[in-house]
Amino acid sequence: MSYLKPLFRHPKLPKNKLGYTLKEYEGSLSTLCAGCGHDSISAAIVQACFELSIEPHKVAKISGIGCSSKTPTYFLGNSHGFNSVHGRMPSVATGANMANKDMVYFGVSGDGDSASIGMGQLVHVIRRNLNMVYIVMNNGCYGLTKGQDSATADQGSKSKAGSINPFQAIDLASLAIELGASFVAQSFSGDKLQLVPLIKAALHHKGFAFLNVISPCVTFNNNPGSTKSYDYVREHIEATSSLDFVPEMPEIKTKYDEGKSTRVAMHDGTLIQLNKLANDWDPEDRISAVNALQQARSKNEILTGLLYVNTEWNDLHGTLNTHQTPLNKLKEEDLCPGDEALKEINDGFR
Ligand SMILES: Cc1ncc(C[n+]2csc(CCOP(=O)(O)OP(=O)(O)O)c2C)c(N)n1
Ligand code: SF4
Repeated sequence: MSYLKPLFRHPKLPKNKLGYTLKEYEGSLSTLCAGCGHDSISAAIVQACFELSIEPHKVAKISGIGCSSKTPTYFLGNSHGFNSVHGRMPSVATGANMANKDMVYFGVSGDGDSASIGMGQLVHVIRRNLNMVYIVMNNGCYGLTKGQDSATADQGSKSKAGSINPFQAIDLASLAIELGASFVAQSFSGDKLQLVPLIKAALHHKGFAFLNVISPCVTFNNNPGSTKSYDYVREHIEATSSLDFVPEMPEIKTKYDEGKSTRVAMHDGTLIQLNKLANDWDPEDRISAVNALQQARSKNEILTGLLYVNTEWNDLHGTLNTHQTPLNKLKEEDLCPGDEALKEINDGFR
């Protein structure tokens, strides 16, 4: 089997504002199992970055360990990538972001990577509101190590071998809202129409954008009785709204009734247009988002869409009041103020 992609490009492939085609945003040929949800999420990331005309060399993809964490190899092949240690992606992303705030940071993780070994790292990157997009490709199992239940496997869910999970699941979206994530969304790998605008909105959010994407593992967790199988998720999905991402603010032609749509303005003036809002839910009200998630859970439904957004909070650079120039662009004279200034500082402590 060859893992090389053909270099041929059809001359009429659509181009974005940078003159790039979708191909410039793709990566190597995937070695994941055919039908794995993770590949669909990679395709949605490619589509979102292409449509937003993001410069590939301005993106850093950072992951942990797992089938999900392998995916950065399969998208944005012209971007920077760092495949870190299991569960340690957040600290690597934090270090990179602190050194250079001018990049777009994509963190890719699995439910094993984030909800077990990496939980200690996840909670702190959330509370610090690091400016990044954090995607959990959530299949309820450890795919790479042959399908053991993960901490997001639902209580009562049946494994391929027939055993029933006795433990309560960690609900990552609720956890993220509780810990103060400023953008929280949930989606399904099989719903590209919803996932692409969500990724685009997350990319424009200044702060921690958390996306929990249910992504079935076709090899180890797609059996009847599993609550993360394609069939189960399709039957139990409930969208909060349908979503458009509006990058440049042309006139918005809404197809829906007044009072049934709302717009959220992002830091950079772009807009998220939410149509057909679910009753009793406001994406800018934390309590409302938590309630909606809990209610869906009590009915065994999976609530998808943009669950919560707050564009007011400072990201980590804002909180720490860091220098406008990225660290890696500061010169020696910026960093070393000289003998005189040092003497003055030292005298100030005498
Ligand atoms: C420190 C450490 N412990 C355990 C492992 C073994 N291991 C590799 S991937 C993985 C879990 C992967 O599950 P998940 O993050 O959900 O990703 P998936 O493969 O399901 O996409 C484990 C336990 C490891 N690589 N390193
Ligand atoms: S084992 Fe599961 S998660 Fe891993 S590539 Fe195959 S289908 Fe995807």
